[in-house]
Amino acid sequence: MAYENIIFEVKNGIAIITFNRPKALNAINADVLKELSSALNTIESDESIRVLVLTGAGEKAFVAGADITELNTFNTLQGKLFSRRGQLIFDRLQDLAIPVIAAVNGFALGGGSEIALASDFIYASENAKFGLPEITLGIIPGFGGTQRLARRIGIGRAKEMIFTGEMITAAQAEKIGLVNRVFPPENLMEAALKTAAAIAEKGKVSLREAKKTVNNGADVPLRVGCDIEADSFGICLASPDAKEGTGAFLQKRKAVFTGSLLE
Ligand code: CO8
Repeated sequence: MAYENIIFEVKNGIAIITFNRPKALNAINADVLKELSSALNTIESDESIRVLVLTGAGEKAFVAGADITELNTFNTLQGKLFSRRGQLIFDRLQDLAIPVIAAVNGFALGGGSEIALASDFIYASENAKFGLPEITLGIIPGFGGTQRLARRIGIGRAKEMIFTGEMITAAQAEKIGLVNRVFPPENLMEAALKTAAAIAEKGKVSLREAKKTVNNGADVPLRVGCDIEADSFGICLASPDAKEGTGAFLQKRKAVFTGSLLE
C-alpha cells in the first residue's frame, strides 16, 4: 500500500510508524486508520521486525486526536462504527507480538493519547502534552481511552483528566506514571531507538510471552495471572532461545537468539 498519511520504515529490525498529516497536527481520520492497519499487517507477517516505535512528524504534535472535521459529519451509527474500528486497530497494537514504544513529541490529545496508551510504554519529549479533551467537544474518548487511562494511572486521576479535558505536561505525566521517561526533544527518537535496539536483541518468543503475560494478567485475579505466567514460562522453554540464553550464560558469552514466533 502507498502511504500518504503515515511514514512506515524498517531499519535493523525496528519498524517506525510516523503519523504524518502536518496540516491537521497529525490528526487521525479514516485514511490514517486504514494505513495504520495495513502497516500492522506487514509487521505481523514479517518476522524480521522485532520492535515498533510510533511517533509524529514535525515538532509540534504526536497526534492531536481524531480528525474533528470528520467527526463533525458523523451520525450516531457512523460515530459508533468509527469508534469500534479505531478500538479494534488499537487492540491490535496492544496485542502485537512485538513490543511497541510510543515516542511522544508534542501534543498527544484524544486519539493521540489513546494510541500512546495502546503502546507498551511511552517516552516523551519535554514539550509533550497529554490530554483527553473530548469532553470540551461534547463527546467522550472513543478509542479505548476511558478504559486504558484508568488502568494506567488509576480511576481518580483518569476521571479528572476526562471530566476537565485539561492537558498535562510531560513532567506531570511522568510523575503519575503515564510516561516512563522524558527527554529533550532532540534526544527523544535517539532514546526510543536505543531502547528499541536493546529490546530487539532479546528473544522474540520470550518477549511475546512476557508482553502477553503482563497484558492478560492485568485484569484477572493474581492466582489466575500467575497461572498464565506459568503457562507462558513453559512456552518459553519450548523455544530454542531458552537453551541458547541459559547456555550462553554458562559459557560466559553473549546469547544470540534465533527462536521464531512460528514454531
Ligand atoms: N482535527 C482536525 N484538525 C485539527 C485537529 C484535529 N484533532 N487538531 C488540530 N487541527 C488543525 C487545526 O484545525 C489547524 O488547522 P488550520 O491551520 O487549517 O486552521 C491546524 O491543525 C493547526 O492547529 P491550531 O491552529 O489549532 O494550532 P494551535 O497551536 O493553536 O493549537 C491544539 C494546537 C491545542 C492541539 C489545537 O489544535 C487543538 O485543540 N486541537 C484539537 C485537539 C482535540 O480536541 N483533540 C481531540 C479530538 S476528538 C478525539 O480524539 C476522539 C477520539 C475518539 C473518536 C471516536 C470515534 C467517533
